[in-house]
Amino acid sequence: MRCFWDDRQRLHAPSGEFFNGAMHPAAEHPGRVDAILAAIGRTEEPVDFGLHPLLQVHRAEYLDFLREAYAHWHAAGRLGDAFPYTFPIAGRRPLKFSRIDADLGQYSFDTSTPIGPATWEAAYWSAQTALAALQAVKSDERTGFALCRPPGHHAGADYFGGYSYLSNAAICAVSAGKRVAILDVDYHHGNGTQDIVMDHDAMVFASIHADPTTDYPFYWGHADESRGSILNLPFPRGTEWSGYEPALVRALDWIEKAEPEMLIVSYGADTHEDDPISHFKLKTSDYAPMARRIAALGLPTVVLMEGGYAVDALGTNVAEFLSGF
Ligand code: SP5
Ligand code: ZN
Repeated sequence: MRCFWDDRQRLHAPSGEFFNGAMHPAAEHPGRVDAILAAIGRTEEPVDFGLHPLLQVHRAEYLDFLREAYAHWHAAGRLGDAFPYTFPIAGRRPLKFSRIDADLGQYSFDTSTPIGPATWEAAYWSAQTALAALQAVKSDERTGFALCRPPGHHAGADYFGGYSYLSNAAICAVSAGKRVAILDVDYHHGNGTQDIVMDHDAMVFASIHADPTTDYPFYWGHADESRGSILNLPFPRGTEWSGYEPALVRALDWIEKAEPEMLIVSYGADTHEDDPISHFKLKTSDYAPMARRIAALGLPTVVLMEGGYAVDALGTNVAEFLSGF
């Protein structure tokens, strides 16, 4: 399988994240990719598809903000990474501010997703890496893998959060130019992807994830958000392969009925039993069977990396998953 990666994705190196009332080391750090690269072997660099595909999904003002945010933060005399501290939960609407703090809050929903000096560059190349895998699948490959970092599935058309800044899956889906199904198997609900899918025809979204009544991102991912183009299958903490597999079969049946021409998989290895921030109990040996079930759809498939924070198991988990295609 052709695998894509760009070294500029390493440049995003958050100094930490804030949750439970304290700063913690960033779970989403560049060391993750060393583990994956060591396990998957040769990778190819993407070409630059430019801003156009990003603008098909994201608001221009949001992209301008992301590109300029760190410079504004720095110009305001702040040290370290840019963090929001206040959020417009009521009446969120596009407003013009002259304070970086107001912009940070209006474009984000958590305090785990800081913006550093190279966050834009890394997120940009993460999206380009996804587009390169799409290009490979559109031309001649059955399957392609994009080692995307930072991840994308929590980012919406005009917001970031959950370690995600650009919606790699939705950018691929729009650029595919055909009917696309997105299957999200990260531990966390792909709220950003879901929000974007609601605004686009020709995309459907199925997600298997931790019950948002107990787990991040809390405010999305509930079963009652399911509709024509959306299927949410939340599962309790402690879920093992015996509970996961029937959900996967259900999601794949649903996708088949939607008659897509292409599949995008948002793959998170944070469903693994050792993941430090997640609570499913999948084993390394479950990932190849998972991929074989997905591959049985017989669709051209782009696999995008999302989460996965158990660095010692991460490389093997990704390689096992890819081996099933
Ligand atoms: C792409 C992805 O997997 N994003 C996940 C973002 C989750 N952020 C949650 C931050 C709070 C983590 N709480 C951890 C408790 C550890 N005991
Ligand atoms: Zn996740």
